[in-house]
Amino acid sequence: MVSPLSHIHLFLFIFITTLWIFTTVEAQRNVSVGDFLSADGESAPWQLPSGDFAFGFQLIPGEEHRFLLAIWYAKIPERTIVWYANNSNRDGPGPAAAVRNSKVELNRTGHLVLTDPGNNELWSSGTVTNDSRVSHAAMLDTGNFVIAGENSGNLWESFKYPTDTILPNQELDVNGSLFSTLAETNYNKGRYQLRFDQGSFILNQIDMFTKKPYNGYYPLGAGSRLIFNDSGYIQIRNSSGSPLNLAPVNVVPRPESNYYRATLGFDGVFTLSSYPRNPGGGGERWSVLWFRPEDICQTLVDNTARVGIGPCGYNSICETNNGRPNCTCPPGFSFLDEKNPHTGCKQDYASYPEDCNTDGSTIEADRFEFKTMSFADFPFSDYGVLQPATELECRQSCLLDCSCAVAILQDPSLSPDGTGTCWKKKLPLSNGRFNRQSIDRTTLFKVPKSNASRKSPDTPQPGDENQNQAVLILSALLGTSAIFNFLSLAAISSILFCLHRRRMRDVDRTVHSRRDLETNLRSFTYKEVEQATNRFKEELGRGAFGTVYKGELPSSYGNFVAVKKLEKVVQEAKLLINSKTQTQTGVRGTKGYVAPEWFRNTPVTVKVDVYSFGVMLLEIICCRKCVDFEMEEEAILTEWAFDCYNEGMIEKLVENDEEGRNDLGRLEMISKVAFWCVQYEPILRPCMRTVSMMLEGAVQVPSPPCPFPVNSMSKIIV
Ligand SMILES: *[C@@H]1O[C@H](CO)[C@@H](O)[C@H](O)[C@H]1NC(C)=O
Ligand SMILES: *[C@@H]1O[C@H](CO)[C@@H](O)[C@H](O)[C@H]1NC(C)=O
Ligand SMILES: *[C@@H]1O[C@H](CO)[C@@H](O)[C@H](O)[C@H]1NC(C)=O
Ligand SMILES: *[C@@H]1O[C@H](CO)[C@@H](O)[C@H](O)[C@H]1NC(C)=O
Ligand SMILES: *[C@@H]1O[C@H](CO)[C@@H](O)[C@H](O)[C@H]1NC(C)=O
Ligand SMILES: *[C@@H]1O[C@H](CO)[C@@H](O)[C@H](O)[C@H]1NC(C)=O
Ligand SMILES: *[C@@H]1O[C@H](CO)[C@@H](O)[C@H](O)[C@H]1NC(C)=O
Ligand SMILES: *[C@@H]1O[C@H](CO)[C@@H](O)[C@H](O)[C@H]1NC(C)=O
Ligand SMILES: CC(=O)N[C@H]1CO[C@H](CO)[C@@H](O)[C@@H]1O
Repeated sequence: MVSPLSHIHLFLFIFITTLWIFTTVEAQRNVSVGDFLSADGESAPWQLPSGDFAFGFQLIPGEEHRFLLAIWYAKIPERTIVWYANNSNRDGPGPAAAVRNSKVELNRTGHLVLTDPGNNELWSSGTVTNDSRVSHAAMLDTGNFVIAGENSGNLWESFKYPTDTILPNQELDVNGSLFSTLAETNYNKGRYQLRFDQGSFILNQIDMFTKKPYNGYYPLGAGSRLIFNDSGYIQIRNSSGSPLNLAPVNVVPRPESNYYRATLGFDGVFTLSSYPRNPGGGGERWSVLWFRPEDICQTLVDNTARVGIGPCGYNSICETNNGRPNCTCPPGFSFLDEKNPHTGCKQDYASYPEDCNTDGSTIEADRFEFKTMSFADFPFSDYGVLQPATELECRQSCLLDCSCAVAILQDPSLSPDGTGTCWKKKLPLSNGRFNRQSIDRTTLFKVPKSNASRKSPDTPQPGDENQNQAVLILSALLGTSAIFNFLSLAAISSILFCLHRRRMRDVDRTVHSRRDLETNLRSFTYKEVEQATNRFKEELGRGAFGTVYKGELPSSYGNFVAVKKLEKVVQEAKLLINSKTQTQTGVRGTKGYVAPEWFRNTPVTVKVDVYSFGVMLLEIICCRKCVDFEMEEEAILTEWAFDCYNEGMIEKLVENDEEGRNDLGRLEMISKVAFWCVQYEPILRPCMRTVSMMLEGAVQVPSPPCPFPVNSMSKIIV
């Protein structure tokens, strides 16, 4: 029996509790001007009472002190971020990563402003202020965070600035695009883009080197708006006509009982997935309803220019598995970065050109054997074809050819005309794929026999993990700090090398055939160089060995280059031939770039170019001249830079370059390449082919020894 009094008590209790809950959540419901959130790992995010989405700070996985300003699903245990604040730099959007105790505030003019503890602005919403004044901001249940104006319109919405995900009710117009992240939990801008291009929405891979999209792309459909509608359908529309329904296929979406999201994954796959709103017994996951492209290992390739590294990076094998690229390394190769298999593979055994005979044949060919892999192919980077060819002929030809890393064999019994074909490939290998159904070729990998005693100098060093993605940082570093970008450097070195080879050929008539540089850098014929420079028209500078001219490469390279024409040497870098031919001569050349052997009474070889390249690389990294006496103890760049490296203070090299400081791993890798190039002993300097492969990440960069003999260090150091 319950008394009326206890009824009243119960009623009061419920009333007060409800009021309490109501008032506490009421504060969160609308974000008012002056409200702020701190990045301290504790502040409750902004969200509706029992709302589906939350707006606030999320610790970046694997980091203790950096936060993303993000929107995520509030009710599901799996952390799923659908939006994050980013800043645009020349490489495109990247996260506005906030250190601990940064804060985000809605200010009086209606801007959401993210500031660090020192009150420096890290990010702000691009609010359209108009005349209308800000009313409040709110995290809506659609996943859209809005800043509302007094006159009912929204001054800003997160839906207008998508990152890698779109949600029901959201759409992309001709100016909209999605960018993938770099890795599952690395929110830097990645390698893929979904965007509007010439009447269609397309999926595109981005060249991390030039930052431009590759020509190869996957079309999603024609139209000018990509809409994820309220009912859970993704469709493409144009101004007239009926919409093109993309997804889902053969499934009726049920937004009342499921969450839906469409995300451009870090691996390049655009996926529609769902998650139950009311999880049953737990253990729920995002399930994939639809994805494009169907076979990413075979798409996004520019078949005309035959470029692109594919979804798995250089020297790797890509297998499409439930729509996602499964990246593996072929025999004799291992991942550049164990933690991120999509960045490519490096050869365990680096075959340096010094290992080749002068006629290009392999030294001690019996050191090598072949490992075979069926159903695998590398469609590009072949430089030689044998036809007809038996498997034995194919093996033999690759074995004896020093450039050959891999041979692809089309089995005679499988080919239409009954003859076998053998394609020889050199490093780096690109767009490798494996497919039991569609590939009928066999790949032969040339690897050193397991008992071979000759070892590459590339013994992995602890702390070398980050030397992957060489190309990425180089372009990042160079772009901010240099006149030339890497392509120019590559071109200079290719050209120098190429001119060198020409001279070599003129002298050494026994050289049978011309070979390209054995990397994806290309060498240029004299004619091409002549055209690029408009017949050596515009002079940039003059050195003791020749004149440097400005040139422009055809559009697929799209870059200016500096071309050094080695006039004097040809008429007289006394022909300086290959490492077997040496010359002794007096000192000439631009001070600071010249290799020490010019000053010593020792032979001068092709390695003087490598030295100069190394000095130039350091100049670009550090953004200063190689000799600058005003800098006192830092006067000699090579010595100062190596000291910094040696003392574990490599970041000093890029003190004024934020991008460089943010990626010390790759900075270190490139610096190490430079220190190898400026070795005092010419024999220790790698050749340009090795240099370019190291920069591309196709081979490892061992830790360099001190480049200078101890007693020759400059006397300026106090
Ligand atoms: C948020 O603020 C606006 C303007 O003051 C008001 O109209 C609206 O009702 C508020 N919303 C909630 C959920 O309190
Ligand atoms: C709000 O922040 C924006 C972006 O930083 C700034 O331009 C604006 O002046 C700020 N408004 C006020 C009242 O501080
Ligand atoms: C600017 O504000 C006025 C009302 O003050 C509104 O009618 C108009 O649509 C707004 N313009 C934009 C671009 O938001
Ligand atoms: C896209 O951007 C261009 C240039 O900023 C602008 O003129 C155009 O109106 C925009 N289109 C849409 C649909 O917003
Ligand atoms: C979304 O698209 C589907 C398929 O075209 C259509 O049946 C549905 O009515 C649309 N829903 C809304 C809210 O527009
Ligand atoms: C609109 O899209 C349809 C296909 O959905 C296409 O046939 C038509 O040509 C497009 N119209 C325009 C003006 O782009
Ligand atoms: C990827 O491929 C390797 C080798 O074929 C296989 O062992 C592995 O199970 C695959 N991984 C996935 C996730 O399919
Ligand atoms: C490696 O093994 C091969 C036979 O497989 C043999 O001919 C060769 O002499 C061996 N080399 C060394 C260095 O042991
Ligand atoms: C999601 C997002 O905020 N995207 C923005 C990234 O930064 C650039 C420039 O700041 C904006 O244009 C994007 O819309």
